[in-house]
Amino acid sequence: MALKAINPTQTAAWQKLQAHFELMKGQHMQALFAQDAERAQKMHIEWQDFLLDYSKNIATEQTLNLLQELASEVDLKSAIEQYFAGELINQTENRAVLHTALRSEQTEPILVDGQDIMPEIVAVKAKMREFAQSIISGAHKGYTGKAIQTVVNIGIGGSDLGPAMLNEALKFYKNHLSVHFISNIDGDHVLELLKTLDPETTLFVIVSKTFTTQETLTNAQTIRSWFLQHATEPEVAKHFVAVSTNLQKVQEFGIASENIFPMWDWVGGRFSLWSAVGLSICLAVGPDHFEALLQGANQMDQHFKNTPFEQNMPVVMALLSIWYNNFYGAETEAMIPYNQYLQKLVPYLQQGIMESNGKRVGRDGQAVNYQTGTIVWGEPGTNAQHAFFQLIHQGTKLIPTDFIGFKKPLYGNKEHHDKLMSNFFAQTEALLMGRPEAPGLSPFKVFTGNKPTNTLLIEKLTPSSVGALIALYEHKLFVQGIIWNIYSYDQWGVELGKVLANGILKDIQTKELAPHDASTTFLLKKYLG
Ligand code: G6Q
Repeated sequence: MALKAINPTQTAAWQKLQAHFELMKGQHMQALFAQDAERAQKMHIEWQDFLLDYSKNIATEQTLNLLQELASEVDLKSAIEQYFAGELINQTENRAVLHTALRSEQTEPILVDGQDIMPEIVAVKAKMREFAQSIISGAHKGYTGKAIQTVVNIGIGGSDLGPAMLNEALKFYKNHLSVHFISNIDGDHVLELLKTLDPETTLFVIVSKTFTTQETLTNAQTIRSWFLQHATEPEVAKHFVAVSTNLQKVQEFGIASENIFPMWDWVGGRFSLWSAVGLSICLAVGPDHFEALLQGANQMDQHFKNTPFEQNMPVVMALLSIWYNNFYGAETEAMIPYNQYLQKLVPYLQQGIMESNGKRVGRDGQAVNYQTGTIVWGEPGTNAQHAFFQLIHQGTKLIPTDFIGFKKPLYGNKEHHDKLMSNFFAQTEALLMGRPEAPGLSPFKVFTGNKPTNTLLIEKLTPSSVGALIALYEHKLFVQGIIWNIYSYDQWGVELGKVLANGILKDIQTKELAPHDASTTFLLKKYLG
């Protein structure tokens, strides 16, 4: 069954929210806290080792009730069921969206086109485990009989960002293998890395769902040629493996079928780190930690699927985001992990969130008449405090911000951690309370406060909590896409530039320019000298 197409602005809840917004827009959170001493007790969710405090939002119980009414009116509940059941909710590509199946522990079948996909998932996981063990233990030897020391992931977008993010996030849990990522078609990027590599001890993992991506194939060819300057053709098998849905193209590239890790159409690139796309992570942290990552995500899936909206973390976070985006007119949202291991979390989530919900046409095929797609950005704290926080505190824009922190440091350095976390708490307090005007206080030192934040306080950074954290944001964006009545799982917006680049490459190679707009023609002439 197709997802329902309901324009959210046509719902009764939306009208009520609009009226409610008129009452709320002049409200200061300080007054809301003053009115209700129990506010933090009421406006938080505890789930496993996660705590979400959303009391520092310009929202009351009534705001939340109306937002939940909106979720019910657009039939979020059925949409969640369709998502997990493998219905073709990526309708514009005629595909299911089943990254959740990759981490599912259920024994009942999950059907795609009438076929149970669970046995294939189990088989690929077993293959990943076996391969990872042979590389980590040194049983797998390179062409001169040495064990593998270095892994290079060659992929881009969804075939790069997730593994690259996790390679940082789970650094504490890593083994001896060093892992690198080649994504950009910028040859300088590739050649800089090649300078440091030893072909005898390096494994290359080519990751491309389609195996047609210009960047990945060009980089893989360059690296293969470099490898063949040192070794022979039959030795490629010991050093190159691939992850793809396109088995034929991988074989044409020269990778033997036993070195291919399959993936499937029902996994979107930006949600694929849970599949064999995560092979470099499975290698870096070992299969047990990789499994724990999947289990953490699966637990968040269960929470999302089975918890009433008012206690449901992804739903509450999505609804608050809609409140600011669609009623307050907030242009962006920030996300600040107080954790250096999560330095790549935001760029990773930017793809998931902005590629998924950056859509202007509703599920009814009509241009929408409201804002979709939040712009998300951020950097780890406390670094961010010394960079752009000024604008969040004293700028003219409303920037709802998620603060993500952990109760325990991994190496147990209490002095550092207490300082880190005191900043974490101080910032949300400052954003809430501000510093009011006072006699003798320079106007430049006044902070209005009333800047909304969510605080996510997690026990400890582990593979499992990182898995749950990523799944939380995956489901948040799903909820928002459902409410905005858009298709979150296609990405037609990245196609046009790719097509034009192919034409321009031909122009550059032949030095004969096809017709372009005047600016592009001018620039190409300058480039060609
Ligand atoms: C993600 C996108 C995109 C994709 C890359 C790489 O959802 O579809 O980022 O992952 O374009 O594609 P391949 O894996 O097919 O090379």
